[in-house]
Amino acid sequence: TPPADTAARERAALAAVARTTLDGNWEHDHTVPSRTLYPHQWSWDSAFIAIGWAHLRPERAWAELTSLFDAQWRDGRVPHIVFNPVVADDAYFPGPAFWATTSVAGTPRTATSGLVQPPVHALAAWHAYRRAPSEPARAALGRLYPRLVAQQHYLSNHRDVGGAGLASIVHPWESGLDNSPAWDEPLAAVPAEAAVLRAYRRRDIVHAAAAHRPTDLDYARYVAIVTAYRAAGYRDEQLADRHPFLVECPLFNAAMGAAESALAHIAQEIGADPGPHRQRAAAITTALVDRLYDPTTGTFHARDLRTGRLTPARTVLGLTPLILPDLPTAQVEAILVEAGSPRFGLAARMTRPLPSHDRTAVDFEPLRYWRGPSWMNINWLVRYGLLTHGHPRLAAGLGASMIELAATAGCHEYFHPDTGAGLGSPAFSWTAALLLDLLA
Ligand code: 9YW
Repeated sequence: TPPADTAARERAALAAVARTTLDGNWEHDHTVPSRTLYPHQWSWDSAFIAIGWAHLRPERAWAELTSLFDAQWRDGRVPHIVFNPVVADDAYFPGPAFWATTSVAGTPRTATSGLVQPPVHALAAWHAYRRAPSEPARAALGRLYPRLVAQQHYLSNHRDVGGAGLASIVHPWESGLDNSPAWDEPLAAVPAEAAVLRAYRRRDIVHAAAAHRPTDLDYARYVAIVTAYRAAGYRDEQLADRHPFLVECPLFNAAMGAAESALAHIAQEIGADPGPHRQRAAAITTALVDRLYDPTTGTFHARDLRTGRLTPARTVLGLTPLILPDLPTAQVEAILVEAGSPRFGLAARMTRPLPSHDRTAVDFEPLRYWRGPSWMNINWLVRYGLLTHGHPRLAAGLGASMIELAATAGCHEYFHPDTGAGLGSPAFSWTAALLLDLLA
């Protein structure tokens, strides 16, 4: 057989694995990230997952996003977890009883968490629509539009704690990169001595190796921060005076800016005014460069609002502002230098996708979750940014390394950044979804 046929057959086989994975995780109106570890609906997972469904069954892409936004709070926040009421409370920690959101005013009847995740939904909705445009898809996009606008409104009006036009995250879980070294400094300042903060059973380490997950001390602090936010009724007034964790994250804010650019496209498509979205995209990009770019390191960092300082870690978060179409050339070039350095290894021919943390750092941990392993969603975003800024050869190199990884290890949650071995859940939805997008 000619090599071209073999390659085509391998791609088809891989797409079939991805399809089976997504199908197996579909749950009436949403897709669970993983049957074992994450048996509910997660916010930014659903955005990435919708991109995959657009290739297979577009109606599910819109059901996925719609069911998530059905749980939007009255203030516009889109909760990071929407709990499936038929799943037992202790199937995941922290479950619905811990969050206790249903007694809070302005929340949906369904139990949710009180936190948010990176707002990648408008970008995903626009991407999914372009992959499979149709009249029903346009109608679904039109119904989502005001909800996506309300999500942005929440972030820019309730979460601009620093007052400079960026949103703050109030918990490491809101970044989506829970135990990234970017949070080590601000997290170390969170008191976690109280015995009550250890009085729970983690469920994650029943399904995944403890050495591949955040530590018990991390979890005690995660619980402490939620406890503080919950005690204040998940309100955002006066956060600066009382909340133990307040950080401006480069990815979260890049997503918020890219959302405005995507909303401009969506607005145009459905006959609304794109102008205000374009202006807000430009303003967020300017604020991101002013606040989070460090000219001495040449990369983006997180800003800890408690100390006012940028946190020193050079993580993959620093590369993600590339998804902003208005990012100035100087910062695009700086990101290319950082990404192409031995810290991350981006090249037109590369063996492994980008790790989640600087490979040369002393605290690089190739097995531990967001402290080293490679993740498909972050690599997909950086690849998207490379295409946005006209670097198709680098995007192709990165894409090929991502496909190769899944071809060897399967649709795992994350991967060893050197050996490529699969880690965490073996049937993970966003890995499958984004793989389908790469293979299309
Ligand atoms: C947890 C579901 C979520 C992702 C996050 C990831 C993890 C939850 O799983 O958080 O219990 O640790 O860090 O990005 O959305 O896949």
